[in-house]
Amino acid sequence: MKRAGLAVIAPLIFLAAASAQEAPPGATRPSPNRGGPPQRGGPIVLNADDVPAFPEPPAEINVVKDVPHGRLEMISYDSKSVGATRKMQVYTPPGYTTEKKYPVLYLLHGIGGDETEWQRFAKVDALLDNLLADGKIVPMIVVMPNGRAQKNDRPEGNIYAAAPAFAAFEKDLLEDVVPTIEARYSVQADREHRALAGLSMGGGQSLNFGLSHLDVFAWVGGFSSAPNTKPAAELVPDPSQAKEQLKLLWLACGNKDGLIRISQGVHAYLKEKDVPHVWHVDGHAHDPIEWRNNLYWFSQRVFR
Ligand code: FER
Repeated sequence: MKRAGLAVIAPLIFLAAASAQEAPPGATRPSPNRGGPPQRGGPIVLNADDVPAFPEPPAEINVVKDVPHGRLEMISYDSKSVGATRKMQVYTPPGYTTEKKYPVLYLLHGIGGDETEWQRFAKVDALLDNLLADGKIVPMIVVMPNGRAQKNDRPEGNIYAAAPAFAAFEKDLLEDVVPTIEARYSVQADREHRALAGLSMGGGQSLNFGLSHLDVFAWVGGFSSAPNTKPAAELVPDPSQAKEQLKLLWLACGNKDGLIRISQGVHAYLKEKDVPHVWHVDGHAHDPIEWRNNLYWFSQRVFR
């Protein structure tokens, strides 16, 4: 199959797989401990508090409207940790000027995605332009890097085989992505002005990296987080420190997502340890509407 074709269908293969709880058709089975879509232990079991924290947003939230538009650019950077020139997509808000300094949201994609996935799934630029025009968000820069930290970072072949590269992205994010953004853009370079959030594999990365670097990120969100998410007690070994340092911890998952047990586990631990967090369980599955909606609500809560 040609490269472009696979890049387009790989996320779809996975999406169907995660919600149907079946192995992705045509994908090579991943190694046993990564067991493909992993929730084979039984059906989705919902608890009493697995309910929406927010209403369903209107359908037109990311339609391009007659409002001031920000700018999307694809930039390249030299990743020392990967040893390659890599790409990331950067949204700057309308009226962006070096006379001001902006907070930065780092948005991480899923296992079948790359630096273009968030924009394709959520029309991030239109969504944020509209929220800003309505006065619902703080002007912010949004960075969409490639979370597959390996030389060939295209979502090709068995997309599950790249799971280790998603773990390796921690170093690229902290040592190359963030410093590149802070050198090239006019940003508020401190923890209270850095947010880290992602979908699925990127949700797991955000929880893993964000919660272990509270000195770097004060706002952390996992949407439909995947099995790369560390066990909750490892994510938050010191609940009182997390409580003190986090400005926002956000966990969300659709109640039709075969991966919901991952998020439920983290939520149960945080609840037991009294760590304040948003717990948003809506009626979606492992799909782009879930991620678009979470970006809509999450972006309204960050940096304020
Ligand atoms: C897995 C099932 C799903 C897994 C990752 C995913 C690493 C990721 C899904 C996504 O990013 O959409 O077993 O193992």
